[in-house]
Amino acid sequence: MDGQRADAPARAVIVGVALSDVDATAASDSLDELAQLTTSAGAGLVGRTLVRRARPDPAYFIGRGKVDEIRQLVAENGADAVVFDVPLSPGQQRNLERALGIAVLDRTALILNIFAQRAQSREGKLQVELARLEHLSTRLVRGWTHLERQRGGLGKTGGPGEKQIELDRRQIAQRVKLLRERLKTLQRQRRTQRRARLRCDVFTVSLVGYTNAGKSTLFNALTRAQVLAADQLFATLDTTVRRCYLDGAGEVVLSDTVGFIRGLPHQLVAAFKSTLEESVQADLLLHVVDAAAPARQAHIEVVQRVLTEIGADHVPQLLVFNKIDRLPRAPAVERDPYGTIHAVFVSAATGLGLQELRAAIVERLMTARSTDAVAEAVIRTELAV
Ligand SMILES: Nc1nc2c(ncn2[C@@H]2O[C@H](COP(=O)(O)OP(=O)(O)OP(=O)(O)O)[C@@H](O)[C@H]2O)c(=O)[nH]1
Ligand SMILES: [Mg+2]
Repeated sequence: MDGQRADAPARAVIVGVALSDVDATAASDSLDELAQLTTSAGAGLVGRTLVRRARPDPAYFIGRGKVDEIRQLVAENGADAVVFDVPLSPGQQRNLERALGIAVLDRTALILNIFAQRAQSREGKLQVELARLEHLSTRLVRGWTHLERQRGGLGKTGGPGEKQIELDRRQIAQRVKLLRERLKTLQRQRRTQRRARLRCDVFTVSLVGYTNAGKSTLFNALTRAQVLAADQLFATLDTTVRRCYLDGAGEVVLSDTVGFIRGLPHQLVAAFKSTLEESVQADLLLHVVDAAAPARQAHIEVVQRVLTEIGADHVPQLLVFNKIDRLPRAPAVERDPYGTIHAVFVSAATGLGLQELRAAIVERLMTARSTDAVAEAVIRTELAV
């Protein structure tokens, strides 16, 4: 089975849905982002529409009338796929595919598709394949069997029968087991490397943030590395680790990693746990934010949620507002009531504010070391008593 196939649509129509309990601007922002995701997947964007609805329709998510409008949009623009910005149930996806006569994807499927195209390292490829198979298996279990049985009853041919689905499901389960075992081996190797670093007592800093915030650009600026930085979503999938020298603190280890996004498939988060472990184990997270993005507050919240999901919400954070070259003006740093720097304003592209960022990292490192020293002293005193 080829879990890595990345059959990206060539010409796509995108559809957003503004439900009455969701703010219409949020739905429109999200659709803009879906447009970026679509082009990042290598597809051309040939049409877009934002549908308003009180609540999802069980069969099509949107109304029949809208389905007809979209079919027209598809025909006019010669589209070969429709991408929905909302999570479709397997049944809704199948119904829409039948009604529209072309491939229908949702945000989750599109993100999985991009990840499959981008995965480079062995670990990255295994993780993406695992996520795709787990996504597929939920579709086979919940929706397909029922639908296929119905279709068989109607006497139509084509499509897998119940036996085939059972077989596919068993094959998927076997492959998932194998992938998990392979990933576990790689995870052990990664842990050994990390333990070696910890033994050297090196302070580790991990870059996290929304996709396209400028993490890789900042990583390159701080370490003079050559990680790919590009104006596309999910340019980075693999974690890169580099040492970098900071005046007044010596060497620290910096890692750049995959970005987050709203609606990140939970299968992906689970599959990328080992890659993301670098962040969970870090001494400090640099939470990079695109300060010029209108939705930056929403981005921060999404990142916090994913950090909680991967168990990294306990790691101290420093907010790094990036791309300030695009803002009319910005402060250099922001301090909390205790005087600790909690946000730094930089431009990874021009180098503005990087000196302040380095100083803020050193400040955090010193605090961490003195806290460690105090803790150690307390333990010693307790032992002596
Ligand atoms: N104007 C401006 N653009 C920047 C700055 N930093 C990064 N960029 C641009 O923002 C885009 C994304 O940068 P990346 O460094 O690839 O972002 P990332 O956070 O690593 O993104 P993913 O790996 O896709 O999650 C690129 O086009 C960069 O050139 C900045 O300080 N100012
Ligand atoms: Mg990157």
